[in-house]
Amino acid sequence: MTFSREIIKHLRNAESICVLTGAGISAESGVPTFRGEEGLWKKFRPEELANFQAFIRNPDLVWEWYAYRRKLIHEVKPNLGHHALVELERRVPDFTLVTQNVDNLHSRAGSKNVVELHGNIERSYCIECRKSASEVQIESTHEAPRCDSCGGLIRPDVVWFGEMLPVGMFARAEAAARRCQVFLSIGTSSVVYPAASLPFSALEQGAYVVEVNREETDLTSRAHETLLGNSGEILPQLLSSL
Ligand code: BV8
Ligand code: ZN
Repeated sequence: MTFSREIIKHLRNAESICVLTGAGISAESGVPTFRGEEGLWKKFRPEELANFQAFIRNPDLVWEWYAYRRKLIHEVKPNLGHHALVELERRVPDFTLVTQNVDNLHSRAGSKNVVELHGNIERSYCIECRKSASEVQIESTHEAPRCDSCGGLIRPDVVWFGEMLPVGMFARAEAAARRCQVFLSIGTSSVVYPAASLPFSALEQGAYVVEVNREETDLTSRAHETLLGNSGEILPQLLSSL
């Protein structure tokens, strides 16, 4: 793939870069996305699973869905797209990687400054006393474990629809979007807020905004450039062009 002189110039000169990733960056690792053809939402509906009411109504069903996803994530590894972002972080003085993903693959790849907007599937906690669950408790697959201190239900440490993002996380992401010279939006359908507002914050302050996606999204008409294709192929090529 050849890249515009613009994108090469902006990336070479940037002192500060902010990256937003979504499920698409993990697709080539074998992790299903949410809204694609083979998406997780095809089999399950978000309102049935990724919200607190669904969990209270049927804790074992929701727990089992996360246990399935956790098991799947343990069987995959970061792909060349994740590794390209680790390399980019090494080259830029101020680099922030904001992810909507809960699959821990950026950290496993070696990214350092990762802002997990929607939590992390490897962590769980008690809904009553908020005590973190132990590895052993998280191992349970078919039913939501109970807290060994108070007997409360244990839930995955992820942000469900209608829930506030972890305190301070969005502020860190927003600050990075507001000070960066280049903003990369990678593998996200740009429909979930407030994450999807970040590239617009970057645009407002004059950042060069580049989208990497297999298809067009709501951001495409506003981004300076959209690179259509697989992030696992595009990102390594982009890094080697710098
Ligand atoms: C909030 C949990 C304040 C963990 C997720 C009514 C009531 C309450 C809230 C709302 C409401 N209406 C709207 C809202 C706000 C709501 C929202 O945005 N809803 C949307 C759907 C309209 N947001 C919230 O509720 C947020 N909280 O607003 O709090 C508040 C509080 C109370 C009341 C009001 C407001 C919380 C949002 C977080 C929800 N949690 N996940 C989990 O189970 O994973 S969302 C879920 O979607 C994931 O976290 C995921 O990260 C996120 C976004 O999806 P994407 O990552 O973009 O993935 P998707 O499959 O959609 O797209 C993949 C893309 O990759 C595609 O474009 C595809 O083309 C591309 N792709 C595929 N393969 C590749 C590729 N690209 C490149 N290369 C490839 N190989
Ligand atoms: Zn408890």
